[in-house]
Amino acid sequence: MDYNFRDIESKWQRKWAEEKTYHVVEDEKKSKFYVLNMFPYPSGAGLHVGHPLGYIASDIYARYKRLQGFNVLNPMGYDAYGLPAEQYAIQTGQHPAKTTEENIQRYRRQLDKIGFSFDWDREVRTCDPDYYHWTQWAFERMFNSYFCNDSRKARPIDELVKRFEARGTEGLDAAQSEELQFTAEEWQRMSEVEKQQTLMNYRIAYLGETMVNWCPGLGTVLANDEVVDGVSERGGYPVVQKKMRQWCLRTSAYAQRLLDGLDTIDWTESIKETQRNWIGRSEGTEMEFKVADSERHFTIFTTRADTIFGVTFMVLAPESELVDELTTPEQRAEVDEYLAYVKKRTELDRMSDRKVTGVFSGSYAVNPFTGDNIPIYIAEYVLAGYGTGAIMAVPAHDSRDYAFAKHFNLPIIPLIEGADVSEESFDAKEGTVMNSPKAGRTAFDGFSLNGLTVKEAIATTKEFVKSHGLGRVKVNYRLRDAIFSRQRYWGEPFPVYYKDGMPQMIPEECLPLELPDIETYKPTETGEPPLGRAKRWAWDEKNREVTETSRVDNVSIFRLELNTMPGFAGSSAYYLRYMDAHNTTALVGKEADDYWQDVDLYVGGTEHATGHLIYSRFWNKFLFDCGVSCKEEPFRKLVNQGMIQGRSNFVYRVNKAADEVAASAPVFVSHGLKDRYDTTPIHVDVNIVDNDVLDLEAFKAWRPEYNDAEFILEDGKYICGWAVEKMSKSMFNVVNPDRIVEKYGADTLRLYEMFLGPVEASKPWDTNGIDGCHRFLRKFWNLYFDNRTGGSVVNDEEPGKDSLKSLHKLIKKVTEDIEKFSYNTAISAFMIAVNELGQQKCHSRGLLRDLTILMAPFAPHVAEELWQQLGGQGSVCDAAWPTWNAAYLAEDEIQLTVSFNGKARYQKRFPTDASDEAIRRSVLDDERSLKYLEGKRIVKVIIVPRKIINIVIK
Ligand code: ANZ
Repeated sequence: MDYNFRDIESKWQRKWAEEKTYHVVEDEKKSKFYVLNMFPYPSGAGLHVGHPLGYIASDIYARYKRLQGFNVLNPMGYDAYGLPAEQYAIQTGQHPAKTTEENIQRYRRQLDKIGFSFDWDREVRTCDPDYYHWTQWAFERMFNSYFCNDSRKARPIDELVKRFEARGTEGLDAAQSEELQFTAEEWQRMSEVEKQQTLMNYRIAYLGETMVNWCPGLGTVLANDEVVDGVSERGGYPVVQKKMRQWCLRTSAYAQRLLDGLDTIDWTESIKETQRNWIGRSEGTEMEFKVADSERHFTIFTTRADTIFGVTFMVLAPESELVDELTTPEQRAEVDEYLAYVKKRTELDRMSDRKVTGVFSGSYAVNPFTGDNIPIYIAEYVLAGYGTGAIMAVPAHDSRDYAFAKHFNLPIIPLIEGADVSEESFDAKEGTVMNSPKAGRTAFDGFSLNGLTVKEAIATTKEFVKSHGLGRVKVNYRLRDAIFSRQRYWGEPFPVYYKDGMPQMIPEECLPLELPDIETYKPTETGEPPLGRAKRWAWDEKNREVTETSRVDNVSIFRLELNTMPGFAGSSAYYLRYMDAHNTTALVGKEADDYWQDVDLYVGGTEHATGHLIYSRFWNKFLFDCGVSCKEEPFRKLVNQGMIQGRSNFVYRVNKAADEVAASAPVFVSHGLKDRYDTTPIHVDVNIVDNDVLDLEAFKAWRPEYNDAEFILEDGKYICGWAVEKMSKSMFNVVNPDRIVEKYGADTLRLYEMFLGPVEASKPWDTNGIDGCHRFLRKFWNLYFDNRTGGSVVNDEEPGKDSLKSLHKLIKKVTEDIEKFSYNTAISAFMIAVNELGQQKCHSRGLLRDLTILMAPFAPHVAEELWQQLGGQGSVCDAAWPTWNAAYLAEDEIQLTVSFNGKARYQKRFPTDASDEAIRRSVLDDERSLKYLEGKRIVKVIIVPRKIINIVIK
């Protein structure tokens, strides 16, 4: 039988589907193992060879675990909501559901060709109402919860209401948008709407006024990375900072738990560090400053309370409510002009720009320690959303304050004895002895920091501030609440309607609230989100159903929310849904959750380090608090696959003067000759280049403007230039896995993707090695079949000692390497073993059975076929992973290097148990030694056990 991979692969793919080989059900008799891939967004471009890298890596692990006897869950689905489908809909008028469906079908066809062990019965799609039912449900749960800081968990909002009724806010420690204080009587006196507004301050899903990047031209809020130099990246429309009422999730309440959880999971240090920085815990002090000649006070946040004697000015964030109050009439015009400038700047610009800007408010603050008056400035480098949005500025010890002081000619007071205050001297933090020159003038007798280290000085000041009622110790986190509204169509609708301006949740039993159809996908003329166009988008409270928008009467029929949820909504709990994908009464049933618990291995890209991996951890912690998810951390181990980069090709177009361009045909010069001309490199489709040689006819046919192209060749060929770049459609370097599968088979593709290098490393796609992997599979096949006659060569003889050693060495290596995700080295070991077994002419059935099982995770189709040919029972997937026997591994020979006067001359093998005397005799008798010994005297023979034998001669 020939290695006919096309027949073999299609046969097994069909059988696996028919026999539901990869369908998995809970089985108490077996231990569970949950393998998960970050599910794909089904883009219009389909899969390229970079996409399956992680899927293959996790599939190998999933198959390996199954062979070890685990009950393995390995599901797949689609992150199906998103912007590209919506943009396409705006351009073409096609419903995004239609393009999404087509793209999913295409993805599925491509995935099926690669032979994954996915349980497709558990597929989820985020745009499917049966799925987003549970996204909406979780949102409602968040709306109906608050975060209790005492118990550090989410609690039902009803408990908070009861508490307010009994005691108001007295003794309450809850996560909140702003600090509120009221008594039980004040609560009772509030109107229903006021009560709702108050509760909004505590809800985990809440409507909040937040600053957003608003782009009027596109009619939507943009993310920071979609804004460049104050205009939208797409279209170049102006973007302004605008306060908008948006749905937010109180992720900040979970900051400490998100931080603590990192210590309990097996992720790379680099991703954990990225998350720690993103969460940004900072311990500092909040201090009260009085405004001079006024009763007003304001609070600043500082991590360096010890530098209070070096404060020479104060700074307010431009958005601070104090700005208006503290601006004096004389400064008003200048301040207004400055505020208009800041409005155009995104937070990202403000943080990354080193440009110094700001304006004096006209007011002064009083330093609580010295009584000095210090000017209050307004400047964009202080951000509204962090700390209190106000700072005390210490130019001698903070680089931004320093730059500001220099620019506005403000005093700089050094606090470290003999410190040279300049732009380079800001890192003197640890262990430095302080000298507070103004200590003598302090309003507090005897308070001095002189002689202390920075650490001691911070602690002393903090303590002092606390005990004298000047402020309090405060932990801040950089992590912000997540903005959860998008002015888009193709996303989950919020299960929300508005009554008296306050949001109401659709009753849980009425979920899901389905996305309505609309005719065009743009914002409305009045700037409402696309759902403002929906004809049926109102809630009939009495009949508990969606009805015509025109029937809204605000008595029993109300408007539904027009925003939709963002991309991360649907991807935040999908791993739980896979556990119980068809449950109609819960996101996940208790039984399924108890069995599968959490993801044992999660594979995906590092680009999700601060987005998805923070949001889903937050979401899961919330569900854990609600008793829905039984594990606090959803992903136990995380492996980040590297990127497969493209190898791009270039042609070099000879530049011509403007008047020549229209008239004559384009000329392209081959790479080796290009320096003789003035040229422009142009990306060319790698599919019409073979080993860097351009297919001239295909090139001419590629683009109409190249139909009559002319070429300057070298050695009769056009050689293209090349570079390693991101694999992308725009670089024309995309390789479609379908082509590789067609030419070499899926098993070769799988092996090759893993053979390219360590899973975590980024590496260029270079097809040159594919033949090698394909030849290896043929060699492997030839251990079972005669490559000339095609007949089986398998026999029932006992394998020889050397063959057993080859096999057991391989079992050990492959097992250990799979455990470390070092698949490339496992495959190398396979290549060596197959060569050895070939040379040994080993065709023993028993040995080949084990070899087939070892191959099954990597090349499942060929393994399944050979398993059947060997007479194996059922699918090779259900065989038992072989274990190695140490007895077979023992080396019976060792190799020593023979040296003369320290120079290595040759190598020789000896039995492992050879005595030193036997080695000595054998070396001295060896004919290769004779020429070195001739006419010389042996002074000494030194034997380093298992390594070297050195003969000293004279
Ligand atoms: C005085 C001081 C002296 C400061 C000194 C630093 C060094 P982290 O560690 O990131 O929490 N700050 C406070 N709120 C700010 C805001 N809204 N926008 C910009 N800067 C702000 O940093 C806290 C420090 O950053 C605070 O401590 C404050 O400056 C500044 F030698 O106060 B510091």
